[in-house]
Amino acid sequence: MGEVSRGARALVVCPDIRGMGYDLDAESRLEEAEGLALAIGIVVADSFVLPVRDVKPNLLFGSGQVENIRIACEQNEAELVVVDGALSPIQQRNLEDKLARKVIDRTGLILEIFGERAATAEGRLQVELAHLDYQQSRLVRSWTHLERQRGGFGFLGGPGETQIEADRRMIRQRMGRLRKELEQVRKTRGLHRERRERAPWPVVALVGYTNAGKSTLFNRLTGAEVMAEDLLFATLDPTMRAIALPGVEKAILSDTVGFISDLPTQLVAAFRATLEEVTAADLICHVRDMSNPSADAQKTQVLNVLRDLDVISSEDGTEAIPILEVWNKWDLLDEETAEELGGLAQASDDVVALSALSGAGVPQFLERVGEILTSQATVRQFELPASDGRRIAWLHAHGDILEEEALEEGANGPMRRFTVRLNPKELGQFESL
Ligand SMILES: Nc1nc2c(ncn2[C@@H]2O[C@H](COP(=O)(O)OP(=O)(O)OP(=O)(O)O)[C@@H](O)[C@H]2O)c(=O)[nH]1
Ligand SMILES: [Mg+2]
Repeated sequence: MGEVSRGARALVVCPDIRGMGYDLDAESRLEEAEGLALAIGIVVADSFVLPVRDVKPNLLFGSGQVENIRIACEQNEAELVVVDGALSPIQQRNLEDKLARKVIDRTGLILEIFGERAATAEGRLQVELAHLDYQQSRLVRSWTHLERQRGGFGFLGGPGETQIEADRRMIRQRMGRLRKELEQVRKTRGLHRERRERAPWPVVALVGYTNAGKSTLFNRLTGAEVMAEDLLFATLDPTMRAIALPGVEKAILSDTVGFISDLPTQLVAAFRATLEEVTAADLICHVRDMSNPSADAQKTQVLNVLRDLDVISSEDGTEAIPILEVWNKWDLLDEETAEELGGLAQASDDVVALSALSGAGVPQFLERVGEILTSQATVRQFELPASDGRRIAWLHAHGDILEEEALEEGANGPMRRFTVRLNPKELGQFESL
């Protein structure tokens, strides 16, 4: 998408606006913002939190603060300022004028990362759509900017610039086309999913905050080589592989995009589509970085997203899909914390502690996943030739048949469709009949 100035020296500024009700404390947010900047190769020259009592509509910060930012830029030879918050187009432009430097806000930064990481056709379409949406919102209020070629997207060039030169109508047209393309891609994916839903294998989804260790665990369990790095949003596109589990011959493990607090609205839709996969899972493993001081706040964020996806009922908190908490990065905990948390993990059926990096605790984790899946019956559909007496008799004997219907005549004569409730073990047995 944009051309990121990799290696650009930047000042990261985290506004702490009074009364905003942030999910994370200012220091954790600052650290996260640094992580985001690092994720696209920006060099963080310095970073600090700035308390904001009253938001200045034209500048966000007070003018004294802006002057301090300017001085800090000079001292640190920073050519870019990252503001970890949402800037209005006017605020962004005024700050750029006053600081004589490029300024990028949190949305711009996250869009950049997504633009760089999206690998699948769908991911790329979603990110471009989000990008255009963001640009469009800038265009509306800084129209005169166009003549100055300032570009609505901060310091980023690339295809964005040609969009800026175009008029709003062109952006709208492009967005319309992208939506159509997306719909097409989604339809295809929907078909894939339907096929998978009917497949007899249970699906286990790894979800969690960005950098929690999902891909590391995924790689350990599948032998895959999904990118797992100390980077925010290392994974954007969901990946799936088959694994074997105690008592479950075969299950599908899926790795997903990480969550982050205050996700820009433009990206919520993109996330949602990717996470639809999660709603089709039989078990959700919520991977948590227990060594992170914000671990609890991160958990709240993740649960909020799961609530949005209707995986957890927002009314009574019941889970539509069972959730197993994976307390990861155990190797990083000091002895005292490990002991304290270890006790809690032991006492709960819904928690396992492990280190995806060292592998400690992983066999116990698999054991538990196997147990949950085998104790859990799922509804599947099978289409069988009416002449297949053996398998039909087996279904009647072992399964809980919810529906049985006659289908149109197939190549092998009349067919019947069975909607059956089976546990994964029975599914495996049925498959090997
Ligand atoms: N010490 C330690 N590091 C871990 C462990 N698990 C993962 N990591 C490290 O944490 C970093 C992030 O791991 P990933 O597996 O990429 O995390 P992720 O959840 O997939 O992150 P996103 O794809 O960005 O959402 C990497 O540097 C891993 O090596 C662990 O158990 N112990
Ligand atoms: Mg990952």
